[in-house]
Amino acid sequence: MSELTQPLGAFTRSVSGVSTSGSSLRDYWEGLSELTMSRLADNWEATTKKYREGQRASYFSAEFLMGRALLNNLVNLGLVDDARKALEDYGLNLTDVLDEEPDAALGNGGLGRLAACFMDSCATLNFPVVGYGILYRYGLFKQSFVDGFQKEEPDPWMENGSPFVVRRDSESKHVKFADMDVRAVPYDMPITGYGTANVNTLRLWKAEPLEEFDYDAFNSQRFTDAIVERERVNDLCRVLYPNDTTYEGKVLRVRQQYFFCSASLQCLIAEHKEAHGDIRSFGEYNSIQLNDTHPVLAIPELMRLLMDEEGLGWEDAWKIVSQTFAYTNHTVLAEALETWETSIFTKLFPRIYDIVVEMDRRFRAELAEAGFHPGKIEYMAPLSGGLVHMAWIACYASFSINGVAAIHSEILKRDTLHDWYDIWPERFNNKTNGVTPRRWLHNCNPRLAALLTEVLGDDSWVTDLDKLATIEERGNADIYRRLMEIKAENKRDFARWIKRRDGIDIPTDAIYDTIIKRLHEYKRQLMNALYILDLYFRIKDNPSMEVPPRVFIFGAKAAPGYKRAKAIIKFINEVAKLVNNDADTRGKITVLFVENYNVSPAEHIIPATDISEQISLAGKEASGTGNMKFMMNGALTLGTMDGATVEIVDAVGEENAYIFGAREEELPELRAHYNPREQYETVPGLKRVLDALVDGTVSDGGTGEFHDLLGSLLDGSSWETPDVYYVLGDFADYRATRDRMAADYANQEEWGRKAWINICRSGRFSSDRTIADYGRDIWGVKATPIK
Ligand code: RUG
Repeated sequence: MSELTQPLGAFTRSVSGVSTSGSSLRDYWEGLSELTMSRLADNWEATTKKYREGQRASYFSAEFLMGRALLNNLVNLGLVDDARKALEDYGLNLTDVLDEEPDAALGNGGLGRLAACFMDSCATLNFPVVGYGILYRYGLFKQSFVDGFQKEEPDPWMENGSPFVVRRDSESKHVKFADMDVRAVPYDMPITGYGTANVNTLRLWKAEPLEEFDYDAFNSQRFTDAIVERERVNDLCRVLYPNDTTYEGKVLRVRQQYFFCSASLQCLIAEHKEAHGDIRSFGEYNSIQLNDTHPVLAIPELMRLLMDEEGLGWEDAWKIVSQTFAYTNHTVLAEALETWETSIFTKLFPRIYDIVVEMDRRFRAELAEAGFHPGKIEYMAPLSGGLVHMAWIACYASFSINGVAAIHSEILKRDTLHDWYDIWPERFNNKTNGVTPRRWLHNCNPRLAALLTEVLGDDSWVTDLDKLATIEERGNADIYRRLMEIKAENKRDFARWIKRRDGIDIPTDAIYDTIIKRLHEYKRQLMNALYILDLYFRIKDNPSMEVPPRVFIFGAKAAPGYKRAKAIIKFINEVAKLVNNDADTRGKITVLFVENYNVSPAEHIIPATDISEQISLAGKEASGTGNMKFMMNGALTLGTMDGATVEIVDAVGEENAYIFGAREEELPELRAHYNPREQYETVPGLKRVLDALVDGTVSDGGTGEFHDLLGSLLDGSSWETPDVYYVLGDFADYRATRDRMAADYANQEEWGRKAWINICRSGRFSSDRTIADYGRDIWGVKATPIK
């Protein structure tokens, strides 16, 4: 009997209210989770206390894409085997129980998942860092496909509470808007680290009415008014990314941003005063990392708190503010540079608006004094054209401004934030992203983890991924064979998983070629689907054509309001229908679009993948982090020189990756002479697949969406140049490189050797490295172990 058997039974009975024999799998999940929480509670309290004493950092982010917590915590606490045995004592299997946990999908994609990896690394490195965000009631929507179209439904991830979030009423704060006052209640999530007793915190704020009801309204029979008011407050945290195509949607989004920034800052100030007495030293002890522009309202809000609540003057407050904030930019696309109508500010928080006006006045004066051209000042000012420019506020107030991969940071300096770089070059730095090797290798790929531990002689790579570089030379034919066997086993696992989850059969003796990321035109999932359709036609032309069996895996959500992205989803599903049901291609090529892609599906897909598709137009993907997860798991990259893929290629050498397409520096020249219609006429295969969009080969259900897709590629429109993302320009090279890659797979030993090199050289893409860089270069924090 496991030493956890008795306590597991007790916790399970307590959550289910019945005997263990009558408890459901879900009750066991909850029981095991509660038991896990009880094991970390003391260390969590001790860590929280200890961190408040010294220098610390806070990570402000509107998104934390945490995924599941139980396995991660069991691993970190060294409880996996005990838990497995304890469940066996009740006739249950750990995997089934773990599967009961809903994903905490409080984020969209890379940006939110990065925040989650950072939390993991901060805890593992014993860094005094707390994450602050929003406790959304519904995570990113649940995606299903209805006749190939994306359908969205709410994703209530903790409707009945969650064992991994603890409400702390006593630390509630009061956040005031001009039109409503709300109580901000913190819900804390413990973040365990690997190989450490420290337990860090992710603090998520929930908005509640100051009073549950307006009793006057209620008592005077105005029930509806009372309830409406309560619902308005509840709306605040209801969804991640309210649709902000409408004015009301924008107001809600800005309200969310201010809400969590204000509550978090109030909390930091109170803790600082308790530990150090004097508010003036706040900036010496605190760094706040702004994850994109979403939390930039923290800048004027800290000014307000320091001046209005703490009685400081503007200069003193500004000094603290500019010691405190650091800004990370995550994209060069327009979405990075959030702007809001000034009317939203005056409506929600006139005092914050006043502060932004004063910031704007001072900024303009500073630049005028330094002799800047009025046109440039107007462009860079926090307030211009009736808009508040969040990125400009961030650049003005932050002591550090970073991009998330080397090429991206260079583009920021050269283009997007060029004017800022001109004035304050010393603020700019690069912090190439990373991913946690615990979740993304050790936990999701136990077979590979065991091989690495065996070859290295210990498991120290789990917290020091650079160690893998030392075993590269031990690679030999036997290791490469074992690597390929592990991949094959992982494919079988994945096939079983997708069968159980969605009832879909896929071949296992095939190349698994995967693209998983948000659906966006610049990421070019469309180019991938066009290739598959072209391959389909080639096989139809010549059914005896020798092709290695391939499974093309897609996983992506499209933003609900992004019509063209949704059209691309429909197109991929149509291609899947065609290819999977044709006798000439069945078994040779299979297309699988994994519904409702999320963190947990990624944990199944990545270990099974051979080919990692990183095919964005060069210069558009800030970093990418999926590329790193694939590399760590021995997939070879098929990619453009974009984002962190550039650094992956730098690490492994071009000969151990498959690189194609226009380089970022070549594009202006290429674009100058670019004619997509010429590509359409001359590039082998292209005319046929593009015609297929509209000739009845595939159907958009009469929506006209495929005509729009074709038009966007060939002709553009009055507001858009044709083929903005150069899909047709890169197609020929993509096709040739992808064909070559599939052919190379036949040499299993050589493929295994390349995979081994990719794994062994993935050390620099551990988020431990990234966080060590942030800690040293930006936050000035040190490891603070409690034991
Ligand atoms: O698109 C970027 C990815 O390239 C990057 O890897 C990730 C983390 O830095 O952030 C993504 N991102 C950018 N997600 N949302 C935005 C919008 O600013």
